[in-house]
Amino acid sequence: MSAIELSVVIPCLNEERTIGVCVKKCLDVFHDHKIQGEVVVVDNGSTDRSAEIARQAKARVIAHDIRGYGAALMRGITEAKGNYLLMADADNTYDFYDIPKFVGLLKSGADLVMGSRLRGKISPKAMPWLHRWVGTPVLTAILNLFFGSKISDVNCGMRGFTRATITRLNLKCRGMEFASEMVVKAAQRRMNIKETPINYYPGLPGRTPNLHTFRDGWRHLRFMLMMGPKYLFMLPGALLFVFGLLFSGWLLLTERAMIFNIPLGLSTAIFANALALTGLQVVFFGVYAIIFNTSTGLQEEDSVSRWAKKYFNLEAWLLAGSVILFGGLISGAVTAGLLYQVSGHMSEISIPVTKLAIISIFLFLLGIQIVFSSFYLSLFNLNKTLE
Ligand SMILES: Nc1nc2c(ncn2[C@@H]2O[C@H](COP(=O)(O)OP(=O)(O)OP(=O)(O)O)[C@@H](O)[C@H]2O)c(=O)[nH]1
Ligand SMILES: [Mg+2]
Repeated sequence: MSAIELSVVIPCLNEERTIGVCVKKCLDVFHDHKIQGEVVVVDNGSTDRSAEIARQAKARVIAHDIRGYGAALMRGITEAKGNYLLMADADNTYDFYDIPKFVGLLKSGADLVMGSRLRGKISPKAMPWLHRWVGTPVLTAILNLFFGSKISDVNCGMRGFTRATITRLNLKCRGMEFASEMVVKAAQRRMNIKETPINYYPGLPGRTPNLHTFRDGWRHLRFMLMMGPKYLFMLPGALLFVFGLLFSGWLLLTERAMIFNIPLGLSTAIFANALALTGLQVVFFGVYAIIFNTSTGLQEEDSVSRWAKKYFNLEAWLLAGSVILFGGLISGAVTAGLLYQVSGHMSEISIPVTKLAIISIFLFLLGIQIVFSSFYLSLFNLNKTLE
């Protein structure tokens, strides 16, 4: 067991005006609460006196060249010696006197303790209106909905966790998606996530914010969308596919299809087929995302990735796709022949021929989609082939 109980990791990029006081507050807390602690400042290529000031304040300073909030934090976490870890920013916007609350919850068995600015006190001007009332609550609601967590401030940068937690999470993001990655993965792994209200203060006047509201909000959202492919893409895609298929089948087989007394013509069947094809494309996208995520360590192996690795067989899928594709081509040729017979006489084009045309186009597109999607899936196994 390490003699150091708690490591406070502070990523720092040009924060010479505040880093000193942040380190001092941590050391005061260690002293007052008898915590065996260390402060690890990761200097992320600062061009000001941040590193020197942090060192003078008695922090352990680590220089890290790779830019990015996540990269800096991960380096600090790797170098830290404590069994409990706490991360917070160097701009003195979080209150380091809140540290004991985090340690208490970790000691009582939490895997991850999230600070919550929204449940605590946010000083005036500390958080732009758009972040306070739109960005953070919306991103938090999406996270809770997609991943079943129950937190109130996904973007909070003050968090505590155990060393076992961070090892298990195997975090990969170098940018500020790191913050979302940590909560998403902890929720996916059903970890014990606790929350504690904290106070949030404004940065010093004149500080250039690193955060860009729309660009960075979108980056977090994009990341969350990519992390839940099974429920976000595969399930809705499969529902769309089945619905489109059944709807179009019903329209094609029924003489005079009606819903709520509205007669539905064959053009509706074309829309229904388009829905089915869109659904299938979304299912394939979900499978790509899962395989990509598991191969890069963003996601643990799940039933889909295991199935794909074990049973996906390019040749079988190519054969199935080709059979469907040629079925479409042949019925398309028959349709063309039938149409040729009545060429020039639009009024003689019968409903069965139109139905055949719709089915041919659908089969052709379905076959094409299966063939190319299977090829694309097989690309993920290319590394194995090249070895
Ligand atoms: N954004 C960013 N922050 C870094 C980087 N390296 C270290 N940091 C530090 O990470 C912490 C968080 O950055 P902040 O700019 O405070 O991010 P924020 O709190 O989300 O946003 P604002 O305070 O509103 O700008 C600060 O202590 C930065 O100095 C980096 O490459 N990018
Ligand atoms: Mg900040």
